[in-house]
Amino acid sequence: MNGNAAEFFVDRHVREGRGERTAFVDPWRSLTYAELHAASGRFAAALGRAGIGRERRLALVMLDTVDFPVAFWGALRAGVVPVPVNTLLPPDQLAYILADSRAEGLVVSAPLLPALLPVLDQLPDLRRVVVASPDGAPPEPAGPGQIGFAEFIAAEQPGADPVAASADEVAFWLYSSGSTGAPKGARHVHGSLRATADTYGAQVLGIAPDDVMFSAAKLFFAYGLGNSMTFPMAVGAQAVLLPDRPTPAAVLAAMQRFRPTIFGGVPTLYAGLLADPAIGPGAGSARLRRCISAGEALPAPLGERWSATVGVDILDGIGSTEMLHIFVSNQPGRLRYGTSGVPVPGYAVRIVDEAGADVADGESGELLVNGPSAAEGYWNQRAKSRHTFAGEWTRTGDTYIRDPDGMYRYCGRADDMFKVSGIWVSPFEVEGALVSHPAVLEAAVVAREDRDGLTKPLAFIVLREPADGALHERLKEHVKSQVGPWKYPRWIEVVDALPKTATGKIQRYKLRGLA
Ligand code: 3UK
Repeated sequence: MNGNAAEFFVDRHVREGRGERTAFVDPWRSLTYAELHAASGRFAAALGRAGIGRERRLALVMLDTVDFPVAFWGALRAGVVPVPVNTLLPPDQLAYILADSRAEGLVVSAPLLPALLPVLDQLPDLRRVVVASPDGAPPEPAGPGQIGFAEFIAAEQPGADPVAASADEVAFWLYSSGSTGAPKGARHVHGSLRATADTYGAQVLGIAPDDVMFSAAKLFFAYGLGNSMTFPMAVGAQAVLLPDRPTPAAVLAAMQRFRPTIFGGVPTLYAGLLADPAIGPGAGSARLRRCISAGEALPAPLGERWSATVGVDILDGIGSTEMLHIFVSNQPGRLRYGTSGVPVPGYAVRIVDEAGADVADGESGELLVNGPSAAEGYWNQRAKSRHTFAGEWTRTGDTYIRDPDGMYRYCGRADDMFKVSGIWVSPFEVEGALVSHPAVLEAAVVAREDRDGLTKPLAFIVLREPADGALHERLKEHVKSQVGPWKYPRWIEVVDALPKTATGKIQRYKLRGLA
């Protein structure tokens, strides 16, 4: 049996007579399983013609459209390793990932290309840039060394089988950020895609062939990749892809247009949807039967308001880039808001103290997880790999308590990291962006809860000289452009000095007390 995941997720459907079923729809186009099979076959052949060989990396800086699955599965078919990248990252961080992964090919959505162009010349390994227009029209004009997506695959034959691969072989990478240092490429194997579909997808989500899945979380996140790609594809179901920013208004419009049966979002989006006057039963889709949340903890009042307003419960579950998808989750019939639920069938968890011993129920410790979808390690990061992937157990860095009813409750992080809209924020990075502004002498950033109980950055700054009233807005814009649009401080407090230890280290825990 070919362990190449493309065999199970793509070719199996065509062979077993499901080729005419729709796999993906986006605002402009749709793709059946047979069309995906053919287009990904052409894409695989085109990679070969471009000289991008097996085990070499292909970066995907792509908005969610039907071209994304063609590129992803096309790469897997060829044994080329796709590296989906967060499209919200500023160009210097995208360039870091392209360089670190030694990507030889890049597929980039046309609207994202201008910002990337200045850094592409500095990437010696990059030999091919494929430009994808969201609506599928030929991009114009393609610059030197660039080619439009349709043109790239047009001359190729679709027929070849996926290359024979072991299920244990690296299939794709996903980058994850840490509190300090550069993002780390987690290397995932072919078998992990099937493993998450067989566990969370089948046994918690309960996705079936006639479901229509819509995930506001994008395909470049592990969360979105499972939601909109592998879970529906495991059963021959359909996914809705949305290239736009998932604002509440855009999400509600998509709900009305595509009427999904299952919806996936992050807590911040659920809060935004509840604040939209248009929200009501079914959230725009009369067929909606299940909602899921991940990325950060879902505050209990938010879940309760959603159930009351929309009439469908939200299953909150914790997953990670390292574990590929959700491994502890609330389940239909076993849900308690304010908790992450219970281990997903197929995963074992432990809560341990600093010495590594299991703690009793009701006591907090670090959550460890053991399951079939753990990454093989981080690319070229041996010390971090050995720390995180401790044999069969993977460290989450999250503090958890198991309650007497067996439900697992999130209690914060062991490090200074926090999530905003389900995406990591390192306080160090935001502080660095703030002090790179000429008006700021020093900065310290901590998480503060907004009125929905969701964490957002709060900055304490020491100014070089007194500032005018518009400075705060300028600083927010500065942070957005330097390190990423979701990372800017929602509140800024000007202080005379920051609390520090004798050795000059900022005492964030004292500032957290003020948050
Ligand atoms: C935090 C949660 C409380 C937690 C992810 C679903 O978020 C995902 O992956 P990341 O690598 O971050 C992992 C970290 O995020 N977290 C995620 N979900 C929850 N905290 N409650 C939750 N429900 O700190 C975890 O260690 O960005 C989520 C599926 C795949 C994923 N990669």
